[in-house]
Amino acid sequence: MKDSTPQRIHLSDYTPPAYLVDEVHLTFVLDPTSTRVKSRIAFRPNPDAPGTFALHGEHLDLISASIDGEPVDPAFTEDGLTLSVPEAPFIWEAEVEISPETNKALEGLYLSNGMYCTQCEAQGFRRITYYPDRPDVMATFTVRIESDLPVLLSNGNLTGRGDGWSEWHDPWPKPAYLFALVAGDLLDVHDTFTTASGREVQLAVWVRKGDEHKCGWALNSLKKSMAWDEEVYGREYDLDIFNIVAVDDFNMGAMENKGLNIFNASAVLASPDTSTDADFERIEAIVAHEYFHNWTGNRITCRDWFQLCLKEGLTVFRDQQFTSDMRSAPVKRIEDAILLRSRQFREDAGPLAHPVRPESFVEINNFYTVTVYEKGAELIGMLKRLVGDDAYYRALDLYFDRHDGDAATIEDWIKVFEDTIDGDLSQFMLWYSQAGTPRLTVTETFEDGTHEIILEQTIPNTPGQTNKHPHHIPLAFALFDPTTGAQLGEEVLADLTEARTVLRHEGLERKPVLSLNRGFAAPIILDTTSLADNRLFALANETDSFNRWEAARSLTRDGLISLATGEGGPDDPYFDALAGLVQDDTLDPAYRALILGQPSQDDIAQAIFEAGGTPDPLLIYRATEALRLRVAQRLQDILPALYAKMQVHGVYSPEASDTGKRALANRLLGLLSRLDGGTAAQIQFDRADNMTNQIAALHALLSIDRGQTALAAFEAQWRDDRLVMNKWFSAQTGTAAPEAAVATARTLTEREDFDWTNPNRFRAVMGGLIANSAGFHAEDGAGYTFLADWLLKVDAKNPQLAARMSAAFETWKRYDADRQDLIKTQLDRILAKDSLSRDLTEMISRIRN
Ligand code: 0A1
Ligand code: ZN
Repeated sequence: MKDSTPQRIHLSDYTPPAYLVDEVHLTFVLDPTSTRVKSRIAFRPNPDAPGTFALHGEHLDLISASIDGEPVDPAFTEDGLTLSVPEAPFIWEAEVEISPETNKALEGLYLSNGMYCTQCEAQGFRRITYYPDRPDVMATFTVRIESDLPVLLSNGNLTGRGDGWSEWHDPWPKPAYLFALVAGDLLDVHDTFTTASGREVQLAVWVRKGDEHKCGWALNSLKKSMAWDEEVYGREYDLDIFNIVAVDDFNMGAMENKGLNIFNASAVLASPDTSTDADFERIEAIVAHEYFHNWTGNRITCRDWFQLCLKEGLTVFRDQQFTSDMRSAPVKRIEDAILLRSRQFREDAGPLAHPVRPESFVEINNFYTVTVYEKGAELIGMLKRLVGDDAYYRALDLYFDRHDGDAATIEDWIKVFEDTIDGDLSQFMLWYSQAGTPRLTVTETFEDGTHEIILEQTIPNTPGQTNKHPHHIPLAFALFDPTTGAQLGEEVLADLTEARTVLRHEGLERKPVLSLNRGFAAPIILDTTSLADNRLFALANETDSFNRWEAARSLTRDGLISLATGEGGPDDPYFDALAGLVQDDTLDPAYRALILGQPSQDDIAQAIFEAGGTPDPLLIYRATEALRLRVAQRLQDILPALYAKMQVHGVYSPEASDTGKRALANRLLGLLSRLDGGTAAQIQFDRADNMTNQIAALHALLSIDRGQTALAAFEAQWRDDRLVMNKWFSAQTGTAAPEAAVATARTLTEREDFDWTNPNRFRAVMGGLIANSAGFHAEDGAGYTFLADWLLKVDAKNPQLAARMSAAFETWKRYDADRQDLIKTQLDRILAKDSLSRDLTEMISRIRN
């Protein structure tokens, strides 16, 4: 609960641990409200960093404690305990009592639907027992679990099992945040994987009874990930067992605990009739992500939580590479860019902006952000571009060789690249310390056959940071002949290191057409206002698939802005080009679906704000509807046939090719329903034999307010499936008309099956409402009050969940004075609550500033 003076922790204050741990022995006697945890820990003073002995501990009842067998009486501190200890190795033993059943924060040991599970990252282990809960203290763990439940799991290898107990030993030293325990009435679906060096690994996905048929995809994704990491990074798995467990109540997607990954059920369970194509892709990526952490995160971990991007940026980059290899690389790049721009650029432009490696925090859980994860991954991508593929993989080999078993830093990471290329990357390091999205303004001149590209780089001020130094930006570009449309020469990689760079090309007959930041290789905002006329040319001639999509995206965005600000919207050539692209059978259907997509309403609001305007959410909503209708009308003649052509027949497959066809078909269905009043959508809904088509049809119907019958049918069919019902909840708040959105959300939260202690359910309703921009930002402020009420309620039980959802307010300064006042009132109301968590206090204070 709220600290009177919440302590701020600074990277610059880092000191090594005063005591190191060699071995940890834990015994759990499980009970819903009085679980006993006995610990036996071998400590020794750190010769390099003498200091006082202190252990972290929260929400623990200390029953007994001893040192070398002698009872001791420690002094309790704000975050644990301290006492004087021998200046030589000693054994600490303690017994504590904890209550998993009442733990709704979902940190530490908790009960979810009758199943015990743990979440220890970042600082949950201190809710299990007294311990130096920091990632640079690494030890081997031996765990005994006593319980009547049939399945008792922990990290590492199983060393013994009997009636009512099991014992585990993890031979790999690890920080406490990677500890895990699971106990429940579970079933497993299993398989084996033989590593390159011949080790046979037992793989299992553990679920509650009734979910066994939904495990195959995750298991298969795991095997693909294991093979991929051997092939691409030369990394093998290092234990005899790899377990994945599906948990209903989980704050995040999943967790990479050593040998025992714990997953949000939504990130592991898949079947064609209950999961969409997007779910399948997400599950494949998350399974891979957690598996890849075994090397980037577990074998090499982080020295402290400021280095979080060391494991997260790199692991996201690796899972992005994996998905590109499993599916379509161009489509994946576009999907990642969409996410980065709409979420990370927004974060970087607002009050929550922070560097990829933050310099201070109050609550580390507030820094599991798109900046640390997604921008962190972009930095790895840029590094790879800068040094080249060959040097990248050599640097990675060096990283694994040099730092295996270490708790490392970003400096260590950059150093392996410097040593590999024998160069200086100190300017590149600025990407880790400077927040804010760099903006690159492009102008050009052409005279006497000489073409000049003038690139000016600025980085905006962000909270606590002004006057930034230019970044080292790898900018891929190419030139095109304006008359033939052909690319002139190869793509070139320019190394931008100055605030202003001029790229000169001589001996040209005509002024060329520019293609910049190809592949979106640098996470920057390119101000190409002066090049706006190139976009139709790019749609026809671009050789870079990202930039071709980008041209369509940029035209669509400007069209929406134009409509939302009372102008006429796009003109014929735009619609003609779009029509041509959608029908172009040489293009992957998934890519065509992306071309037809619109930026979100929130993206448009941000764009209007950045251009100096004040976004009106309702006008933006109407613009998106109007443009959809106009696109539908322009494509009228081809829609039914193309929709029919994209139908997939036969057995459902979640692989890229069928997924792409369904993506395009469902995009077309959304347009069709604007013309036929929902006839095609209703037919698709009635006949759907997979969730992708069923939910797409439901969305199409709801979007034109013809969804009530389908909604009732959907509920009748799926009321017993929690994960599917989340889709039903979010579909309603997400598609409700602006004036009905808050009322819809309120009605849903009054239902008996709205269990808000389940993070997935809470996010389904609230996330849907927030994504429904015009509904959330309703002029009377009802959306703001509604969210604030819920944040206060949720915060009392699950601070992490409330804190993450509160980021919906981060954009408040974009809006008109009335809306700003309404939001400020809610922010102040939240801050005034006297028992607010540290998590929510930090978030709302930062947003309010
Ligand atoms: N390390 C996990 C994500 C994760 C982070 C924090 C958690 O609880 C506060 C839970 C999971 C990952 O990157 O997948
Ligand atoms: Zn991760």
